[in-house]
Amino acid sequence: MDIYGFELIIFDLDGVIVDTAKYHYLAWKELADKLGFSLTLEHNERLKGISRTRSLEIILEIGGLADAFTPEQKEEMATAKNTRYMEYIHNLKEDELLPGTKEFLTELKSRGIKTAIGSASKNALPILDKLDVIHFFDVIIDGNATDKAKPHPEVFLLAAEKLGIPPENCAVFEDAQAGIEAALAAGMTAIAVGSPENLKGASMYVAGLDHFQRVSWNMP
Ligand code: B16
Ligand code: MG
Repeated sequence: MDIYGFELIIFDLDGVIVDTAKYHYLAWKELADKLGFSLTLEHNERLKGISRTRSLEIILEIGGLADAFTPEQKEEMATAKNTRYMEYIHNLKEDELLPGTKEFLTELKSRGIKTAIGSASKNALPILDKLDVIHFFDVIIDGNATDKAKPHPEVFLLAAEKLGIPPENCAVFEDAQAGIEAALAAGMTAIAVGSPENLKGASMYVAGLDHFQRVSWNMP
């Protein structure tokens, strides 16, 4: 099937339409520095697409501090990280949209194809607002609307359900393994933004959304 044969295209946020991963990294790194260990860019790869709470658990494991804090202390740490992250994204500008995003969304809209955001982030709305792209999406499902984090399919199933579109007519663009697995568990077509070495199980691999300007492709 052609990409334009789907009824709904769902986009992950971080890593697909904007590179906010660098700001997540800076904010988590400051926390790790305070705790006395260093968080590397390689470590950061493990946090992509993962919820804030789970990210903190992974970071504490990396620092050998998995059992060192009470739930209240962890809550405080997650809140402090988010405050720093929000400071970083405060100045986010439209030109930080990843290449091809607006062109691809415009093409989808002109063809009457529905579009959605399916993100783990609880900050998705302010980010989309700063990027001035909210109006492109028929539905936005973020970390505030879901109980179960990716790889659970809830975030993508909710998007399809809200628009009354069967999962098999949906394609998902994702940059994280947890997101690819969530899309597959939802019974949707997973398109990886990244390489087969890092992301397993997708139907197709692209370097970015700029690969979809006026391009069509065949499903296996
Ligand atoms: P927040 P996505 C994810 O966004 C990020 O990739 C991940 O690193 C982050 O921990 C998660 O959102 C939660 O974000 O702290 O803003 O709620 O890729 O699902 O759009
Ligand atoms: Mg992502």
